[in-house]
Amino acid sequence: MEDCLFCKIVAGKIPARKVYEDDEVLAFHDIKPARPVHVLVIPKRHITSLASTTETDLPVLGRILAIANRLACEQGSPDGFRLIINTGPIGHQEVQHLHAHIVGGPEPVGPML
Ligand code: DGP
Repeated sequence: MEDCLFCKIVAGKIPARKVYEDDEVLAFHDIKPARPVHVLVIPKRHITSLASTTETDLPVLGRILAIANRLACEQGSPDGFRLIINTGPIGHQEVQHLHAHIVGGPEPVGPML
């Protein structure tokens, strides 16, 4: 998608502090971290939101979950974390490319982002 912010990050047109990358998934630090650990995990392929996924997206969704668990530990939140997928206008989704927020750190995180 030409005018999608996260597609531009995938394409290297906008810089990001990447922490993980494979054929299907990219993870990078959130530009406005809410907690000491705040990483976004996205599918490289443009998917607008969780609401637009179908069963064919299950492999990449599973990959996002598995990578999130690994990255939370690696990035400094080994004792637990929140995984948040804001979805649609009711869910305050600002960037229209599916992304999971890994939020954590040394202190317990609050109930909301
Ligand atoms: P959401 O409300 O779930 O759509 O959150 C979008 C997140 O994306 C928000 O926490 C800030 C982050 N973000 C927005 N623009 C950029 C950017 O250009 N680079 C990075 N690394 N993160 C961004």
